[in-house]
Amino acid sequence: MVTIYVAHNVPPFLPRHVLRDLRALWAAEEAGVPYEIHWLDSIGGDTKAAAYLSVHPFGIVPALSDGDFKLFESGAIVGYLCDKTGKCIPAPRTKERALYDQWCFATLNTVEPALLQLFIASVIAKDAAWAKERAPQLRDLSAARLAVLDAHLANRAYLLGQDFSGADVLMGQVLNFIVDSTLIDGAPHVKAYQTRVRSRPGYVRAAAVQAAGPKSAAAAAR
Ligand SMILES: N[C@@H](CCC(=O)N[C@@H](CS)C(=O)NCC(=O)O)C(=O)O
Repeated sequence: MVTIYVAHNVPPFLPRHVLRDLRALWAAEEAGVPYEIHWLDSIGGDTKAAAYLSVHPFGIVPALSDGDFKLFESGAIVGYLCDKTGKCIPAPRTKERALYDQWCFATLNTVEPALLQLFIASVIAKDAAWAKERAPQLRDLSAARLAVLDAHLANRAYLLGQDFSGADVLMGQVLNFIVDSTLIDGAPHVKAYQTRVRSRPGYVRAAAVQAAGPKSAAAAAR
């Protein structure tokens, strides 16, 4: 049985769906991988305790274990879960798989930094002088990234075309960093894509489990 490490008791100013452990839960739901959750009390210090650092040396979420095997980094975890069942991921050593990798890297290295930094500047550090100065630039950068994504999604349901993949798990969650609705209103195809991926049963279940936390019936049943 796969174990997914998920944080709870997180700072109240953080909407749960911005936390990247959602990516691992969502991928497991989409790929049909049975899992149990190891909840980590974030404010209580579980993520920095020796037991968890032996799973994830950086002490952040998500992480995964599968028997003695341990894995961290959400992009790697999403790929591992999809590969386990062969769902939501193209076959290895194919051009389609290379394009899957391309979109995973583009999501995590090109789109996420802009949206995450804007989220930090406009929510977490919004009162800091540096944030007020930097936010407009970050908004412009985010809009530029979304414009490229918008063009790509103009004639596609998902990043790889008609088929949902783990790359959409990553991109779908990264879009959760957007808090300024005018930003996504300026990218109508991205907006429709966000609605599409958020309405998937796998996303709805994963977000419900994550939001409910360790005492929830939904979490206990997983
Ligand atoms: N690149 C990592 C980033 C993971 C990450 O930064 N996780 C955040 C939550 S979204 C975290 O655990 N932060 C707690 C901390 O920094 O102490 C991944 O995608 O897995």
